[in-house]
Amino acid sequence: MNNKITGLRAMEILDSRGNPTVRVYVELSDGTQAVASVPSGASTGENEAVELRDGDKKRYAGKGVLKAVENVNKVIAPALMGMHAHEQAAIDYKMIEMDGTKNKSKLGANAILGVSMAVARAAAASANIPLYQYLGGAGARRIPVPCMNILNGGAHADNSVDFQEYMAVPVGAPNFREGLRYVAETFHVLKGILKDRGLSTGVGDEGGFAPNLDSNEDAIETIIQAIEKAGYKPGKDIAIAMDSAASSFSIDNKSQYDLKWSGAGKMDSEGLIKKAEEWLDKYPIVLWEDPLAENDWEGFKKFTEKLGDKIEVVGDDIFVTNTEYISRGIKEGTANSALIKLNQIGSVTETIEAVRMCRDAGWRYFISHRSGETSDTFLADFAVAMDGGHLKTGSASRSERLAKYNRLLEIEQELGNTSFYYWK
Ligand code: 2PG
Ligand code: MG
Repeated sequence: MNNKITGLRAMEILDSRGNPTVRVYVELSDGTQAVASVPSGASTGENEAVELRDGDKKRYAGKGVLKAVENVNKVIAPALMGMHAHEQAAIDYKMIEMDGTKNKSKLGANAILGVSMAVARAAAASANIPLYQYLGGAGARRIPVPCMNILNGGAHADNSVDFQEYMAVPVGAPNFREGLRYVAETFHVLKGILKDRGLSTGVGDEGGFAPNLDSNEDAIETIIQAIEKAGYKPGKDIAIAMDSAASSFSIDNKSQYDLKWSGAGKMDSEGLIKKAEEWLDKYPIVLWEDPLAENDWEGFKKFTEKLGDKIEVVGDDIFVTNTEYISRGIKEGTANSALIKLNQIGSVTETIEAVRMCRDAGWRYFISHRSGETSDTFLADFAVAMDGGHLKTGSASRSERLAKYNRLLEIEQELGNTSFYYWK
């Protein structure tokens, strides 16, 4: 195959928060060129692969990525020259070996992932097939349900809401295009409701509104009101998903929590689980991510024992897309789903392995963007390729979020009536 890597270089660009990130360019022997840009999180798990940052306070408050860029240009590029772009696993493992650390702290997960994504994209382009088909094969025809994060709180917004993300999930839509419409319309109606209440309609990092609501319950009830006002039935047409990102309001990062919302205050894992049970009785919640903190394995397990047969319980910070932690979770019954973020583990191949582990265990997996993104649409193709059934990539505002939704619209149109869509 005429797809040998003949050129590989990186540069520093800015992400959606205006922070530096890595962009990688690949060139192949047949003249194919491909580009990929790496996302970056804010509410990161302790055990995530390391985003290499320069630490030079004179540039971008230490957040520059020139070292990672240099690692691509001077260390990774010479080692990968001449390898075939379709040898994804061999290329990824070569970089992992060259790095030699457990968390990619030497070369940087941002350097390695940038190369990994660009190589996959180049291999697909060289074979003249779409990226989702290259990574997922002929069976990759399911378009994910868009879990749209319409209300932001926690570390993604400067407001009084504890939980980080409230998502509208178009479970009853007939296809992706309609599903996207359902939740985008709800987003617009929500804006009007907030305005009428004299609340802010400014948006958070992922494009959802970030008002100072009275409580987390107020957040859910306001969303339900928006769903109804938009003409949809809560639970039937549009359900609700949440990411508590509970590590961000845990006092001991284990089992003690301090919530800002009125009347809640301090509580332990048991208290949070009790609250969650009450909420599940009252509200059409179908998925709950990080209901407890990343080191609260016990609490997570209790939560899953109590509520796991009713909803998808997703581990994000606790598993960090790492098969070491996911396998522990499977053994201990910690959750029934894992969040999947490419840059948490730092290569395409390892991300696919995390997905495979979930599938083998009968778990679900929830493909996700990061709060710091670029206009790169790799995630959209990746979600279709992995047959995940649902994804989260922000709200109906901010172009870096819409870029992924628009790419999914394109894929659905391209697949025509061979595509399918459903919530399970
Ligand atoms: C999360 C993510 C994405 P961040 O917690 O799930 O929504 O946020 O990228 O800041 O970790
Ligand atoms: Mg999360």
